Amino acid sequence: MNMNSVLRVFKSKRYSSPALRQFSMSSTRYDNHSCKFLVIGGGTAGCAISSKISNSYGSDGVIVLEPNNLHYYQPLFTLIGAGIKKLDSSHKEMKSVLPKKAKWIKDSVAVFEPEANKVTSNEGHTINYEYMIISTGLQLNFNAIPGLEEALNDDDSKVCSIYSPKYVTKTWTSMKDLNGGNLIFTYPNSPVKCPGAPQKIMYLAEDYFRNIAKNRNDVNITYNSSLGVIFGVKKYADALWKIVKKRDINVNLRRNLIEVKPDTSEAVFQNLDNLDEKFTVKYDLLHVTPPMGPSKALLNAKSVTNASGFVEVNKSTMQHVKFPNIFALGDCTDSPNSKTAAAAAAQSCVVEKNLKSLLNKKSLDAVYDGYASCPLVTSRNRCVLAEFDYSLNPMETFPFNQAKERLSMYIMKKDAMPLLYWNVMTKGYWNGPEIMRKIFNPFKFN
Ligand code: UQ1
Repeated sequence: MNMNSVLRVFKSKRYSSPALRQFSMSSTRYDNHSCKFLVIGGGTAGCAISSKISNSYGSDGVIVLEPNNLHYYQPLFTLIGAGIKKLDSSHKEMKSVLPKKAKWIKDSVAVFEPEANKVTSNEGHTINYEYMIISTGLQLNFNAIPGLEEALNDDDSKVCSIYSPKYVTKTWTSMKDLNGGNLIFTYPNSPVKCPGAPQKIMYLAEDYFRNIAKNRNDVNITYNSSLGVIFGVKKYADALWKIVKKRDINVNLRRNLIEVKPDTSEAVFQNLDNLDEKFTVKYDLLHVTPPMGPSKALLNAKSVTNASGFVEVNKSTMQHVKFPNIFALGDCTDSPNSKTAAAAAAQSCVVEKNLKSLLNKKSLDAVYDGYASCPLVTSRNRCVLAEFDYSLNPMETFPFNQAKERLSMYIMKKDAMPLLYWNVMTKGYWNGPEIMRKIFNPFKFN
């Protein structure tokens, strides 16, 4: 017996979480579980797919491994950061969101053993599965930037981030308390979940100073992005360039935040095209989008991931490239789509269908085309609804030009989407807007 197994047995004797007691449907010992379908992660993607599988295959077959007590609807964070919605409206108890027919183990994965169809959790449980779906999302790496966590945790610092429930309300309080000065918004040099959000919060801040505080002339607003473009899809990038020009926002591309100095209120940026070139800028408000990466367990799971730690899937079927009984979806995969909730919705439909085909020994015919959607909120009553595929071609649902800022799309983002999320998507019934697109555009998409 090696040290890890000793530790596991020792821990399992003491361990009995309320979640397990509540949901365990078998009398097996807590340290060894078996299931037909194991879903790793109960976020947006994990919840959608575990609900779909539970709906199809009934009780007792699905285990969800998820460590958090709260499930957040993260797309609301932009609106919370701008004081439009309250943090309380963005979350529900995990146990009320995960499918009732699934067994929830409140723990996170520590070790993947895909050759043995088994994972080990951090608390020492082993879970054997026939099919595994990985949906561990993205981890926020605030600690990758020296000085950033210290600044975020200091209530007086005017450094904030909508990306974490811990700092999202500070975004609004910092904005409200500002009398003028330099506002800087950042975009990191890493994959980002909802790549539009770093600039959505900027537009909402600009709107606040222009139309509510009415001191727009006292603030300078700058967007420093690590990317070489303002947005990856040309149609929407063209629209956004017009908006930043009209709203007097400075945009610097290929600039990456590398240090925060809260004592002097300075941020240090690096030119990604000439790494020796660094810029130190004074800020009065700094909104940081942190670098993001795969969860720790995936970084240690070389057999299921690529060199960067993302799960290696066939980008059309979402099946793992080496282990046919593994699928992945959501932000943790290496499929080159934009990482958004809408992408997870479209992927969940494909994974469900292909899993069914696999079980029935049929070929995997469902294809994910890279669909992602990003409602780019540009003010308190306007939104550009970007929708596109792997080739970055627009793939719009509605029969009007979605690059135009619209009130209808703002209402959809603010009021309709949360309802759809909690009542349809988390229950496993949302496959993305493909069906609406076909109705509105019967001749464009067959
Ligand atoms: C979507 O499907 C989705 O997932 C639930 C979102 O995330 C919250 C979205 O923001 C959007 C816009 C879509 C796409 C839906 C329609 C009706 C265009």
